[in-house]
Amino acid sequence: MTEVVLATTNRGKVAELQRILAGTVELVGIDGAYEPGPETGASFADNALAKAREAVRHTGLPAVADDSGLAVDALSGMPGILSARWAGRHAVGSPADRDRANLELLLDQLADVPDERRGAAFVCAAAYALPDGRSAVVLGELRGTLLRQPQGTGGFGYDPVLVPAGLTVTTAELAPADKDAISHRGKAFRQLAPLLLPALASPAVPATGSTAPPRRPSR
Ligand code: ITT
Repeated sequence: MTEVVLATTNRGKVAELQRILAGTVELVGIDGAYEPGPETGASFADNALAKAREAVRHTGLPAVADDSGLAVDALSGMPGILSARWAGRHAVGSPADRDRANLELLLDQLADVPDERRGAAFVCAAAYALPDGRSAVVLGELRGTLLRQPQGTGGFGYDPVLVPAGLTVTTAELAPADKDAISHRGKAFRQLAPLLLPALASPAVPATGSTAPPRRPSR
């Protein structure tokens, strides 16, 4: 199986992607190979592609990455691409501490929002990039409503407050495989895999104009 770098520092994502892509490629972590730069893109797709390309530059291997977050209707789609840093400098400590600070701030902001306007979606852009410059990015989404209090201990980030449409439990209360089956990340990476696998198996087609000119027959 081809080695593909999984360009993330988020352990929750590593666990999910190991499960979702199991058996298709051999995922290797970035494990200190480089320090990821700041996320400066204007969209989930921009950031996902930038993370995958950065991993290729540093490792020389094919890479996959995602950029994801929670888009809240009552906040016009925020925290969106700022989900991991929503509490800003107030979010210190371990990743779990930062997740909790982000979640508490969001619940405070939504305290007066009535139940019928607590819609939100987890969104994921999944990208691959190859050393020859080829890349692709796709989107996945999981819609639901937001609780007023965290519920459940599984998953990470905002999982304890999102109840997927049609369910009565949060994504933090779902078994890992059940979250994967409906999640934004599951949907995006199940779409990306059939694009990535043939790309890994086939050499790049040279762009028009970059092919060598036909040689004159030698005399
Ligand atoms: P990398 O950039 O290293 O991958 P990150 O945690 O900074 O790690 P993002 O920039 O994509 O990743 O931000 C994702 C944030 O969105 C994450 O920290 C959570 O707060 C939230 N999020 C994304 N997917 C989620 C999920 O499945 N469940 C709960 N929260 C999620």
